[in-house]
Amino acid sequence: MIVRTLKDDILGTDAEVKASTGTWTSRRLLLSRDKMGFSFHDTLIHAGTETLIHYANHLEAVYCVGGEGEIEVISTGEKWPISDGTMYALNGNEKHYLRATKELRMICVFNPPLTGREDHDENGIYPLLTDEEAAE
Ligand code: 9YT
Repeated sequence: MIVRTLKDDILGTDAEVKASTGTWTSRRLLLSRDKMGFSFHDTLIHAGTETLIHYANHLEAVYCVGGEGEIEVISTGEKWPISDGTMYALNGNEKHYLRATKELRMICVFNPPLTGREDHDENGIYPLLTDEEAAE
């Protein structure tokens, strides 16, 4: 069994990842090496930011537990407001903008799991890495 706390096990460690864009901070509670088949994150999307995201190699489900913002799917222009209790699942690898008006706290699950330090490239994509490749 795995038991971790944000305060004691994640904050200030390698599992706390700040985006190079400065728009989000991801606290990664479960990663590929934990062998759960998914990774599990508690992410902050900082107030007043817009992030371009395209999980071309991953499926992601997101559950908002605080804050306010919106998601916009780029191909269709569809927008949905996000607040405490909103869930979205990117089951079609949708390229999107994520905007926060008040800091969003989002619980995220990735399949396949992230290995650790992934950050978006200029197109909003995370690479598909094995633990071995991530360690190189
Ligand atoms: C909700 C979302 O996509 N936030 C960006 C960061 C990402 N979820 C992560 O790596 O935790």
